[in-house]
Amino acid sequence: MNIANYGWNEHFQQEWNERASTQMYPARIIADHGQLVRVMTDAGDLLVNRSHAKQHEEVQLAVGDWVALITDSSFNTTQIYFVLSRRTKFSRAAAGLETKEQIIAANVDTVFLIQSLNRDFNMRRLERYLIATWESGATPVVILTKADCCDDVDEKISIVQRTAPGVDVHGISCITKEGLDQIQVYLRKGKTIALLGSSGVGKSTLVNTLAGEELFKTNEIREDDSKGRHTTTHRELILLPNGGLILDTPGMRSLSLWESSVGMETMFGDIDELTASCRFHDCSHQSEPGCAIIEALEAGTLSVKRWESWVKLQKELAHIDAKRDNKLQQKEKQRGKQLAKFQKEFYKERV
Ligand SMILES: Nc1nc2c(ncn2[C@@H]2O[C@H](COP(=O)(O)OP(=O)(O)OP(=O)(O)O)[C@@H](O)[C@H]2O)c(=O)[nH]1
Ligand SMILES: [Mg+2]
Ligand SMILES: [Zn+2]
Repeated sequence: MNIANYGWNEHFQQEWNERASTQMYPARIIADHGQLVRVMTDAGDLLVNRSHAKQHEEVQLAVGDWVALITDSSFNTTQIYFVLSRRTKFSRAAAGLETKEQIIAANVDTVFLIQSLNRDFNMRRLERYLIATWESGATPVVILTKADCCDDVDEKISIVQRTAPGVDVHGISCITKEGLDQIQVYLRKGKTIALLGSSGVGKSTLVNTLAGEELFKTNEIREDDSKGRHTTTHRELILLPNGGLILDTPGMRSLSLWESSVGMETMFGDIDELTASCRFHDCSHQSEPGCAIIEALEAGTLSVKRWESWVKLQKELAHIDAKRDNKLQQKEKQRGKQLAKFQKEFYKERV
C-alpha cells in the first residue's frame, strides 16, 4: 500500500475506522503551496485547495497531516473532510502582531535540528529549538553540518552535548560524506524526519545527498552578511529511495515559542526544582537569603549561561501568555457585546 510508505499505520487506521465514511479516503499532506496543498493518496498525489476543508474550518492544515478526502467526480473536485488527530505537532508563535500559532509540521517522529559548524553555531538558539521539539512530542537530534569547514568538530559536539544532555549529536559533511552513515539509522520505513534550522545551514543539501539526486535547489550563502538567501520557500515531504520520509523546510529567521511547558520541563526541570527550594516562595533570585539559585550559581552546579537563558525564556513566555490572555479577554468582550445587542433586539421585538 502506497500510504504505508508515507507513514500510515495501525494508529491512524483505528481512528479512521471510527470516523470515516465509505466515500472517504485517506491522504497525507506532503507539500504546502499556500492556498493549495499537495496530498499523497494510495493512488498517487494530487493538489487540493485548502479552503475546501469542509468540517473543521478552524483547524490549521500542516505538512504531515493525515486528512480524509472526498472526491466529487461529477464536478471533479476534491475536498478535505477532516484532519486526523496529530501524534506530534511542531509549532511556533507566528511572526507579526497577532498572537497566533503556526504549525510547522505534523506527525513528525524525529526532528533534525541543524546548525552549521562554521558560522551558525549558537547554543542559545539551539535551546529554543530543543524546547519546541520536546514540546512537539517528536525526538530531537542535533546535526552539525559543514564539518569540512571546521577544525574542532569534537569540541563543538561536546559543547552541544552539554546544552542537550541525552540528545544524539552528529557532525557531518555533505562534501566529504563524513558522518552520513550515522544518520541512516533514523531513516526507517514510515518514519518522518523534519529538518529545521536557519537559512543556509545545508538542509536541502542534506536531503539531496540522502536522496542521491538534486530534488531541491540549494544556494551559496551571501558572503556579505552570512544570512543566506532563503533558497527553500515551501515545506515538502520526500520519500527517500530506501524508506524514510524527510521534510525540508525554509530556513527560520527566529523561533518564537508557542507552547512550552513540556519542553521547558524537559530542558530546565532542574532549575524549576531549585527555584522551588528557595526559602521565600516569591524569591527574585537576586539577593535573598536562602536562595537556592544563588547558591547553585556560586557553587558552580548551575551555569550562569543556562540561568540567563532560563530568565530570558521566562520573560518571553510571560509576554506571550499575557498577549494570549489579552486576546481571550477581547474575544469575550466582543461576545458579551453581541449578546447584549441580541438581547436588546429580542426585547424590542416583544415590546
Ligand atoms: N562546505 C560545505 N558546504 C555545504 C555543506 N552542506 C551544504 N553546503 C553549502 O551551504 C550552502 C547552503 O546550502 P542549502 O542546502 O541551500 O541550505 P538550506 O539550509 O537548505 O537553506 P534554505 O533553503 O535557505 O533554508 C550551499 O552553498 C551548499 O553547497 C557541507 O557539508 N559542507
Ligand atoms: Mg533549503
Ligand atoms: Zn531564589
